[in-house]
Amino acid sequence: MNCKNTLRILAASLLFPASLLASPGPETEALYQQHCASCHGSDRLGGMGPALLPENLSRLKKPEAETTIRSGRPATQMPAFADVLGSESITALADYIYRPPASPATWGQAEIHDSHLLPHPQGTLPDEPVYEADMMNLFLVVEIGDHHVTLLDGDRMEPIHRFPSRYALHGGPKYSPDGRYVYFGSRDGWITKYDLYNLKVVAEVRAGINMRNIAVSADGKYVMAANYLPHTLVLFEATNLELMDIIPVENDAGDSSRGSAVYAAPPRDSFIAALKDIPEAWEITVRDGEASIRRMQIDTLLDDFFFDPGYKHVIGAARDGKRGYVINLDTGNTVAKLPLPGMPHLGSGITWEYQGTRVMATPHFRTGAVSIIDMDNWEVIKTLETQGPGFFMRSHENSRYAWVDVFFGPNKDKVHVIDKQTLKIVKTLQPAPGKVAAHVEFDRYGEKLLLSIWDKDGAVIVYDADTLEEEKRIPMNKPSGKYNVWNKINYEEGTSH
Ligand code: DHE
Repeated sequence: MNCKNTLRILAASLLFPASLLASPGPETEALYQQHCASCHGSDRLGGMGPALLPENLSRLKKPEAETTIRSGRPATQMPAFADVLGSESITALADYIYRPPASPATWGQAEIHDSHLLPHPQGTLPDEPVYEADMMNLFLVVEIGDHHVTLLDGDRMEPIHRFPSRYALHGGPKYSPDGRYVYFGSRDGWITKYDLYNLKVVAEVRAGINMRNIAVSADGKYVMAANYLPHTLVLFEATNLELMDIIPVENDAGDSSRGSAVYAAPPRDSFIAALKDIPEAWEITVRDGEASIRRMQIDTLLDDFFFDPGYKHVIGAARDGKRGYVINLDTGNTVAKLPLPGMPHLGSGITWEYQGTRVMATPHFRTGAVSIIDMDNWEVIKTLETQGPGFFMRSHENSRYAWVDVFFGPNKDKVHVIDKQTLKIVKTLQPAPGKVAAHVEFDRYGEKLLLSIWDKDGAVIVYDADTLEEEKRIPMNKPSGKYNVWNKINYEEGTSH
């Protein structure tokens, strides 16, 4: 690590925001240390169990936390405390973990180094798969119900292996360019590198306390993580996940920001980062182990990025939830502002050829609509009405259909199928009444697809992509995203990158 990197890392350690300090009763603190610290860490930064800090708990309501303490979490190491602790103690503990810690938490060079695990350094495991399958047509299915991942043979549509993941994986796992390794990111900051040939975790490191996502560079040499907490982007070499650099996320004036997400931009040989709290987008290039940042100033806060196929433009959602900004990545200039009311979910956008032009489509978080945009002139050419706000959209170059869910509201169990040439909904499915049906991924050929039923008693459903007929259900525990190796490493136009 060079001197510049070391200075950055020191700066990042100091950067961590000092929160308003809470002073919980010493009894509650003692209860925490007695019952919780062994798994969640004496500093609440996590251990075998997840971190218990307000930022990490933002997705869990306090009454749900109380229920978890009282009843435990099935299929995890979290026991039930109802027989050990009284109701008041449980409430006090739940209260305690939603308060900022007494001393501000840090996650810098020392903590990252200490977290590094290397059970199988690169080159120490055989270079042949231990099973037979088309390695390009594998799927990984993330099961968030009990924090597992299933490896699925995409030819036979049969599970090959199921293994435990870190707590709360989020965002798409990223494959190495040859598809042999996959990198998972957890909300708690863990990056896990997994060898799909040998079915083993080969390296792990914790990049932050509250992480957003990870990206792998096009050449497969680097992994970058974006953190909410601390305000950093963290760069690792991809072979063994050794720390290379910690980049504080701050503007020239020294105002710091949460890192919102980081994306690989293959044709540019760079990473692009979205920042939560400062109106800039960053392009980060790594040369000879050194990261350099190009800052693009924008006149609003931009989040949730989508890229055109050539990575010449990034489209980001303005925080006001009404507009999409198109930024030319070469000049850094804003070239269009699209009317996209109802908070588009651009990260889930897809593109295809329509009447000789390339269009992109995005669902919206707050309105029942899919917007379809001409990417030549950046005009919205159609707003398709759906039965409620959606989360994920998917297709494949070889399929005439695009799929979009109705993730929110009373129709959350429905999925629309859109004809990409007529721009009309041609079928609405309701595969498991009452249960969210969302997130599709096609096989490498675009002939079959998988749809998740997001329930503890859930499934992935295999459909014929052409006839739209269901072929089978594979039971799973709240399956969320699914990721096909070929589609991902080839940046297929109908899937997320
Ligand atoms: Fe995600 C991807 C942000 C809530 C499931 N989500 C992403 C990505 C970002 C993001 C930036 C792209 C990262 C990548 O793949 O590298 N998600 C956000 C949010 O800001 C939001 C709205 C609030 C939050 O708390 O983070 C959010 N996301 C959720 C959920 O509630 C979901 C449904 C359940 C969960 O696991 O938390 C969810 N997000 C997903 C999934 C992907 C994802 C399955 C990957 C989609 C893909 O196909 O690539």
